[in-house]
Amino acid sequence: MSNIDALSNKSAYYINLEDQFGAHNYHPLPVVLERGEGVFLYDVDGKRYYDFLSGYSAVNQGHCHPAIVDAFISQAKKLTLTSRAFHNNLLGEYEKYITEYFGYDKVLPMNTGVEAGETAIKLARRWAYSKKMVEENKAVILFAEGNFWGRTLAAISSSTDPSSYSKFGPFMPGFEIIPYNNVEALETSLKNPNVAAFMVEPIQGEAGVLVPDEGYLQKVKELCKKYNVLFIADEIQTGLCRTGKMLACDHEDARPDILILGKALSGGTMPVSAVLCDNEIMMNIKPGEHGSTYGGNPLACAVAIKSLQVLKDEKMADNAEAMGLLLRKGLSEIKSPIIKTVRGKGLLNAIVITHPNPDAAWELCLEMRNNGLLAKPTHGDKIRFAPPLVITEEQINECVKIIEKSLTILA
Ligand code: IF1
Repeated sequence: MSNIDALSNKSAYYINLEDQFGAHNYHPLPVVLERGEGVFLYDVDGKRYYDFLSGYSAVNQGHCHPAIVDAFISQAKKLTLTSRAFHNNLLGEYEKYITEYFGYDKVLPMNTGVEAGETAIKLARRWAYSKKMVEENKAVILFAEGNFWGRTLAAISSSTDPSSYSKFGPFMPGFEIIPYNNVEALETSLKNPNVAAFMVEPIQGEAGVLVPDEGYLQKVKELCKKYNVLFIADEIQTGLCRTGKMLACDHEDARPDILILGKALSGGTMPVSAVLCDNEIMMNIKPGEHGSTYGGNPLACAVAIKSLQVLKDEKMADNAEAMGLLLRKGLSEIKSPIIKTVRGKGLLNAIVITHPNPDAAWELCLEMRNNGLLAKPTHGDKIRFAPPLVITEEQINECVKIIEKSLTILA
């Protein structure tokens, strides 16, 4: 029986529309959602699900957080976009708020995460030519194996995942790949005087929630300083309380030279991203040399301020830390030979499953859907468990039971 056959007519109707009129660039779990509130999603038939993906960490504050939605609606009725051709009364307020919030001199506002990644790389290359005196067009950016920072041609040029880059060439020059979580390999590469930056996720999300060794990030910071290379932290998925601290880098003494944020910066309401760094790096880009139509629009500014406020007001990092420990403890106590590994930090977690059926992770996700919990496999045998950071102890315990019950489908 196809997945669609098991669905209601209403759900099948919507899926068929997407199938007929939309690009087939995704393979979604067969469920059709129409409402979200906090940790819950509701499908077109009114069935309730725990959301264990959180829009890939874009909905850290919970679906349709009332304060964020109110800020959105209020600003949307006043002014949504001026373009940067003119000033407005929100951009400066937002820039002051977010730079003081994270402790940087300046912010460059963008929209999607990948645009922020591209912006960070342009800032690093410009700094290399203007300050480190690297020969023009010779700057090198280092990336870690298994990295993921988006779908643009530059982003896939640094990818080691064929499903991201194959048959999209030719690729961006000046990118080099080193092993993740390997300080010796990093130091060897940093000795090249043309290296401008090392761009790295503090925890690799798409690779399957790969948590590096304790001390790795601090060592990255130290080695980049030693070799006059910029440490760019891609906190688009790990940032904003997801791993139990405001930033994943905050678990160590590892302040990035360039900090990239996105996703939950808007609480899942609209694309908002940001690149933060100090003047020595930011002020090398002059007027007219970089930008975006929607970058820093008043609506995004209003929503981002509120999204950041909510994270602190509701102590979401502390809850993520506590609920993450509870979730990993509960998962580890499930007596199932199918769960090979449980890993993560805060509420960015994943299980690695082992089973003769290559589709086991997908089948398990379908069964969890049937039992009221939505999650998605990543790279075959890993399933990410990343609920909104507002989840409670009682809800975590209920979800562990749902996962345990669902595993019987693979017994
Ligand atoms: C898809 C993955 C996650 C990101 C990090 C930058 C970006 C992302 C660490 C770019 C985006 C999204 C993209 C989305 C699914 C999701 C994803 F599965 F693709 F890899 F989260 F792991 N840095 N990740 O995770 O941000 O431009 O998308 O706003 O493309 O399917 P974006």
